[in-house]
Amino acid sequence: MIAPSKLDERAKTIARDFPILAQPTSRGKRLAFLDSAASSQKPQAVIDALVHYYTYDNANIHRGVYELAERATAAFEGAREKVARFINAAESAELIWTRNTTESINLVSFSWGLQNLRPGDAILTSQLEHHSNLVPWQLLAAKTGADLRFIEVDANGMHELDDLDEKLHGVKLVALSHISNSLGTIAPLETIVPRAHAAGAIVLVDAAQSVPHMKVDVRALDVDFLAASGHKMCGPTGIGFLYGKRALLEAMPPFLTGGDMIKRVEYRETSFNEIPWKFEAGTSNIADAVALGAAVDYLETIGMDWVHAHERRLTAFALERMRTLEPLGLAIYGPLDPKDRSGIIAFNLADVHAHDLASILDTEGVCVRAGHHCTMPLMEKMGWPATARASFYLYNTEEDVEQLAGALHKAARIFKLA
Ligand code: C6P
Repeated sequence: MIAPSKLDERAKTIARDFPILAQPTSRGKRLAFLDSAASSQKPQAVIDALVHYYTYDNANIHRGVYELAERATAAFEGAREKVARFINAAESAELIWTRNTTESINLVSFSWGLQNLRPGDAILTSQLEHHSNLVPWQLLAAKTGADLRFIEVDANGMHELDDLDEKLHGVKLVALSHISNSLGTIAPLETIVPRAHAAGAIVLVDAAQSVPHMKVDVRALDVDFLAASGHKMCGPTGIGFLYGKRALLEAMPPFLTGGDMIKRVEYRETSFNEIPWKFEAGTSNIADAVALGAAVDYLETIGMDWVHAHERRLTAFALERMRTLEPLGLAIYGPLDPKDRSGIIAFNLADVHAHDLASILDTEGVCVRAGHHCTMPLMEKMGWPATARASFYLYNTEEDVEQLAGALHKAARIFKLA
């Protein structure tokens, strides 16, 4: 157990690795960046890796026999190995580069889904899902005649599992977010995954909000597919990945076709490359993959257990500070038990629209997201037109939380709630 002050001290040191955090806002305020669930900031080491790649190693991969091309290929495939190790995949061939979580999920939907689902089958997801883990399944269900079912959530965003076995009847695919981007709920995967497998379903996990923040072990979780985005884990935008178990990936048809994903092409026929390249048509996002490898190095140097412990403690501290505003009308959403939630806090202030609230927080240098957070059905179910959302990462400190609390008090004064 690390002492609270030690966690915050280290976070202050870590924040210095992120040059963007040192700049004041145009109003001269200190920047309190509390929107890492949307996209994280990048440490200098990742920015340097990008510049280094373009300065010294840039060439197309898997094609050239010259030294530079070999160096680029080695950097690209080396990054794949780093990310595969980071999530404890059995082998790097099970790690496919994509643009982001959204593309990873669409890959599974188009490739595995169209090949495997028939009328009478079912897909099970939850009421918490980001549109990226909902719309692909709506379209797949419409195309294949499969049924789309939902694990319901209660008023605090907790999964209701009493009727899980009943709901799993006939299900071929369970698709769940590990951590809800709207409410921070951590899905009880240790309960759901074995029961899904026992019912004959495979499991896809949308790990966009978990892989950046905690140790995620695909083999310990025994998930079949896992999707994540580089830009939420200190890496660049435009690079993400899909993990899949070898046997599943090998049996799936390609999603996109063209160069690099082929073994042999004739005028009327093509045989496909091995995994992972079978799913990587065209020139890949080489530089950003390499920089994501640097982001993984950076996170591993700090330690994912440390990241998780720090965020847990900072979230508990933020909840404590924010609760002092409850008498002024601050409503905080999401799981009540801290062990069920991550570093995401959704809230509203009385009947102030979340966008107005976020704009006032911005005048104090506090960056939070406001809106439906790409979970429109969840907002409608809960009866919230929108929420504001603060989300924490390894570089956030108690000072950021105090700045948020101060800005909320200012908003309460402006709206005559205090
Ligand atoms: N959530 C947020 O502010 P992409 O855009 O493909 O990198 O990630 C999509 C995605 C999928 N699942 C979950 C759980 C997510 O949180 C996100 C992205 C951001 O909450 C942007 S909408």
